[in-house]
Amino acid sequence: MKVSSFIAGLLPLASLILAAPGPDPEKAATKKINEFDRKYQKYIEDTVKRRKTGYTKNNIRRRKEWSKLTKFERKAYLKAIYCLSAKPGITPQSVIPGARSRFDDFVVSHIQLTPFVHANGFFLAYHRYLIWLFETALREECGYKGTQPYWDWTLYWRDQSQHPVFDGSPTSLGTNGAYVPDRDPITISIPNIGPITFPPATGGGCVSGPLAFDKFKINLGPIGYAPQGPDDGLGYNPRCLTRDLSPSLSQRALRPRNVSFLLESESYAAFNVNLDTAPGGSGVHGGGHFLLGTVQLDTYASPSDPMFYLHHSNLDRMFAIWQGQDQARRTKVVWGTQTSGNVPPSANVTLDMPVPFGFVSPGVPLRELQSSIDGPFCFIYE
Ligand SMILES: *[C@@H]1O[C@H](CO)[C@@H](O)[C@H](O)[C@H]1NC(C)=O
Ligand SMILES: *[C@@H]1O[C@H](CO)[C@@H](O)[C@H](O)[C@H]1NC(C)=O
Ligand SMILES: [Cu+2]
Repeated sequence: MKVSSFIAGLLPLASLILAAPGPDPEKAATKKINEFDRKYQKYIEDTVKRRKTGYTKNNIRRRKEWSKLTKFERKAYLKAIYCLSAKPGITPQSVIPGARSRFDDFVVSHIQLTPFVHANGFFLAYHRYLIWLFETALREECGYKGTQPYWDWTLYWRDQSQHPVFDGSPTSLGTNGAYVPDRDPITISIPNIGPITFPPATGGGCVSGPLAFDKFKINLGPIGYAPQGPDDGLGYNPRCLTRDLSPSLSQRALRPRNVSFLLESESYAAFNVNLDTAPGGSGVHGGGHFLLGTVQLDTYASPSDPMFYLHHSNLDRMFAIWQGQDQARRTKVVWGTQTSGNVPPSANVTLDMPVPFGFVSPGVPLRELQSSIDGPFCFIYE
């Protein structure tokens, strides 16, 4: 492997100069990730620089890591989240009785489509456009001037509770949940992977800070594990946002090495599989959900926590960086079928097939949702 021979080459030098105990594989992986990232960003910047109309370098949405936002920008994002949660939604209550807000409309899309947009050929396109629609709603319906922030898991992979997004300050998205002792494990069921049981971790109770119950509540679910909320989890179930951060899950799935491994995927099929089901049955996708616990263990209603959008933006960033290594080819690739884990069996997806979005949008052909700077999109992860 390239990385290991590179490291081997450096080894004598490093031990001479630093007398250090061998190279840190996570640092080497971070270096590799940064190389992929630079190539991607250069491609996107060079391409939009040449554009004169439509989206150009002047109005491309520049998405940033949460900790790179100014305090003002973080507060503006929070304000827009509160706004969307207070606005009436479009979901008919005859269909989803628990939906109460515009924010919930996006949760509902995810609930209704979970079996058709995960571990399959629509996964990346569906989540890419759902984030875009959500970001657009924040901007057009709530006067937000910023863009959707992302959560780089590798910055605090040893202990995500150290990330500023969880520091509980007025410029965070709350804290870990309050510690609740003596909880039962939670068992979730994922098509084609089967049940996975999560032992209680470091929190489990309500978050405090800007998303505490007096300022923000979640209305839908649980659906993906017992006991479900009323009406099979679709009923009105207002409650506090909970989290249960697990450092050991983060250390297992979200190391820089896990990210560089993903970005090195040779084929689109491998990229999809590595993202989702790589060794340990989680990969970075499941890893980022699962390590937050409770609400993020409920695959269906997971967008109830705004962290869903930061997590999925980073997943989409992985996709964009991977595509940016060979944009012409990697925006025309397909893989997978139309059902999660192909259960029940369904036809392979094609570029002409519409990706479904439920009430938040008409279906959009897969072909139009492939490139981050074409079709409806123009954004870059800085
Ligand atoms: C993450 O990377 C570590 C170190 O290479 C590896 O042991 C672990 O299995 C990886 N986790 C997953 C979920 O692939
Ligand atoms: C679906 O795609 C797989 C992998 O490319 C292929 O092996 C399989 O034959 C395809 N199925 C159909 C029905 O075309
Ligand atoms: Cu999802």
